[in-house]
Amino acid sequence: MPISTITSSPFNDQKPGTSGLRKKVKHFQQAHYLENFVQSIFSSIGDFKGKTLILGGDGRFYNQDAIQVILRMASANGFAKVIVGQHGIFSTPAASVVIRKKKAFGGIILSASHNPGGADEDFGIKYNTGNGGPAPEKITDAIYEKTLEITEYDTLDSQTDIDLSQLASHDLEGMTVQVIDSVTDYAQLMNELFDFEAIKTMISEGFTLCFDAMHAVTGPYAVEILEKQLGAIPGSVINGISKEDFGGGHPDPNLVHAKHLANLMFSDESPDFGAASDGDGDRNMIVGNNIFVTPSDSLAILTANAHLVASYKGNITGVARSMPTSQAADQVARKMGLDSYETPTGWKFFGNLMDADKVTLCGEESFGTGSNHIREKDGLWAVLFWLNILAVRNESVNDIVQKHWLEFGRNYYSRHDYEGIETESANAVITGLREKVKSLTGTQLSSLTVSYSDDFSYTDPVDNSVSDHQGIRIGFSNGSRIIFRLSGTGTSGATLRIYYESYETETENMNEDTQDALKELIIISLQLSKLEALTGRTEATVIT
Ligand code: VG1
Ligand code: CO
Repeated sequence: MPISTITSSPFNDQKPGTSGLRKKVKHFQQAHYLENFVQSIFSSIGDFKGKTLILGGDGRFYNQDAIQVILRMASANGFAKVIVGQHGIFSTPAASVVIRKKKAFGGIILSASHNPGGADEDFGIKYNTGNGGPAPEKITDAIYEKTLEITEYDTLDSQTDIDLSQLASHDLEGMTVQVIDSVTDYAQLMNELFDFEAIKTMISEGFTLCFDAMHAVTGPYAVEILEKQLGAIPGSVINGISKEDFGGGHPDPNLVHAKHLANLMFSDESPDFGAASDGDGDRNMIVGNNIFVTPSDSLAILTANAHLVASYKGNITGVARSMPTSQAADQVARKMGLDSYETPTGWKFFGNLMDADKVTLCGEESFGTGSNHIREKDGLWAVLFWLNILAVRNESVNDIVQKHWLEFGRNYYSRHDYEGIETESANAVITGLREKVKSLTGTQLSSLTVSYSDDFSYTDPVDNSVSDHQGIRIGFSNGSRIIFRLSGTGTSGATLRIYYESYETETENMNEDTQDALKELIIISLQLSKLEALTGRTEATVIT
């Protein structure tokens, strides 16, 4: 057999976080490091002999090298076939589409999402199961356990690389490697879900848009769908050339990192609609002329308008949001008689609910929105959903948002991130709060009364698995909330996230500045957490 079993030693990294293993590229380039993790995946996912694996990534630095390593290991471990995106590219949602469509055993996605790319930046890897979604905790825990004890892995003797530049099939020591177009299957599904004719007509009648691909993976997807299929004028997609280092930027679609788009949308030259997506194409930011739509509001608005999109009309079973996401979607669910769910952060928790048909739409405050069409969040899908609604309603983004607030109330919302804190100080903040919330319920903080406070624990309604310590929640009797949690996706130090939300139903108070509207909550959070004393920080690093 042309297979080598290589001796390696376990790695003692901390547990992978919210979305798989994310580390600096240099960390991945250590001898046997990537191989150890891949073997740990293969040893934890059950019997895949004779089955198909989907493989691709967001095109960041090290993507192609990692793919060649994984192909050799997949062959040595007994996969019958691996389907790879051309040039090694799949956006995260496109990988989910292909896993489902090809009925694959699972898929490996190479991405560190919105984190910067390049030789000195971040790389990441995660495993998705046959439903197209991130592996559940029992699999990710098993993978982690394997990494602690691994001593060898299987790969091929030969070091030959597969040519990923052409659409073709290859034999790799008995395993088929099929290189497919990265965009086709995804674009076809979008065409089935949305009324492309209606959107095309709206665009041909003068509707203008700007989509910022941030030099990341969505460039080719957006050019194909928005410009070629829907007729947006060439140049509507900006920063559409994918680069290994994302042009040196943070491919994170928010008002801070997509500032030029934000500036454009608030200027006299604003198109009717603006949007951006992240490194791996699963996040979205929606902006109208003079209005930024918070991701939490976007989920609520899509839910309230889903009946305008034929493939969703009458098919919404329920809606789920991650715990720190604002309660705007809950307001819609209540009025429309839909079930609503509050899950921990991270897309994997939505998968069970969707597989059991309990929810159709779901979203996170971190610019993630999606539906049961796949099992990942989906940036371009959200953009197309908005365009479909705009084509049917024939109103501006601003009008749609304002009318939504009048009907359901407005949830002011903001997230303050404190990045690169020393891990010990960040832990001290959370530990302190964990103690405090035990006795906060019923107390008065400033002018507000605490109606509940806890360290969020989630029991999955489908398989009854329990996930503890998912963030500190403080709810007030007027509907306001403060949430504290530590990021699980960073690669240096700790990031503390504080989420603020207040609920407003008075029409005359609906157009305040967000930070002003949340001021009282911000002050309460800083006092309660002793943030400055414990971390030395006086200001958030990023406010979205
Ligand atoms: C962040 C977001 C979370 C999201 C995760 C993955 O996690 O807050 O909502 O699910 O990134 O997004 P954290 O643990 O850093 O807060 V992405 O676009 O990686 O796939
Ligand atoms: Co992402």
